[in-house]
Amino acid sequence: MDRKIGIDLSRHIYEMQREHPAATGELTGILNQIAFASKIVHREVSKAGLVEILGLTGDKNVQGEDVQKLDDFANQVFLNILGKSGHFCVMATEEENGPVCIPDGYGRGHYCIALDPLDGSSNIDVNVSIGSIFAIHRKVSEGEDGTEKDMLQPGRKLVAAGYIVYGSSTMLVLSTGNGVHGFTLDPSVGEFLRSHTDIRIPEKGKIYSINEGNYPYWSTGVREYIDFLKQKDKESGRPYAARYIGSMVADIHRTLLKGGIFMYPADSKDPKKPQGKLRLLYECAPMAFLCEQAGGKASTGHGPVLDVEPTGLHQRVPFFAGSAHEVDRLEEFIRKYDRK
Ligand code: P6P
Repeated sequence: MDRKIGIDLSRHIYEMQREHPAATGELTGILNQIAFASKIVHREVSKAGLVEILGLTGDKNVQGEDVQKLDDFANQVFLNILGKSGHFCVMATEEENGPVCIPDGYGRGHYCIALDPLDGSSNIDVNVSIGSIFAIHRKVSEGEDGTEKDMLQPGRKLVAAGYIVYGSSTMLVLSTGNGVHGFTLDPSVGEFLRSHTDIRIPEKGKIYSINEGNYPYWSTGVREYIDFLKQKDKESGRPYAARYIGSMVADIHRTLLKGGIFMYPADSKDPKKPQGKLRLLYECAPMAFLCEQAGGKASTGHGPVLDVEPTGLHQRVPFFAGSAHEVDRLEEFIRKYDRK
């Protein structure tokens, strides 16, 4: 009968808790609230072309990037629902300069959350998959209200992380530290039903994913690695296939399922972003957590992303993630060609 009905998010987490009694019921509440918020975003994203919600707000966010109307909508939805859930003591999102306090009159919980409410928003108007990314830590500061200290924890301490990809179907992919599992939204019942149990990244993959337009700005090691992947060598399956969607959630989703390597290196293109474009707290750390939980790796080029001690809410890091064999080889090229 399970196959007929399907296993929803709550049932899945309950099953996880039976195997890991240390997990509190609070995580169930948190993930259900994230799922609820994502259903609201899904509703707007899926009809974006039909209502006046496409395009720009005319504002710029803390990154200096144009804010899309859907960016702003998703940011408000997640902050409103999660801020009033009673589970969090403080929040941070790509769209907000500093930590976001819990509204007066609402309970403070034992967790904090970093969010990219709508990643890949530059693709919204061309109907390419976009996503929401979340990273959940336990509160570590004293007192009832959370602080920036709660947000600035290394990814190695994450309690849970995941993303929602709004694509041909809407999927929630998450880990609570016991493997990676995928849930597909069934709009007919309005529930996320488990569709991918224990996702494992293939040890090797013949796909590389990077914005090659930045080639002139990369380090020698990264250029040598990309050149290597493009050489003809039948035995090792080279040249690899190039796939780049330009939406991190979509590129990581493919990498989790098909293997290979996704990269956003440091580059010399923009002096304001010497460490590349992707943000540590709400893009790289949660995606690194998922990749490691799925048997893959995620590196800054010099070591695990999960071991980076954050110094700022919007700090950027170079990011290389996917099949363990590919990430190891990338690091070898950087050790060989790039002087520290
Ligand atoms: P580029 C989307 O704007 C984003 O933050 C990620 O989702 C994506 O991986 C990256 O930027 C794409 O950046 O410079 O290749 O367009």
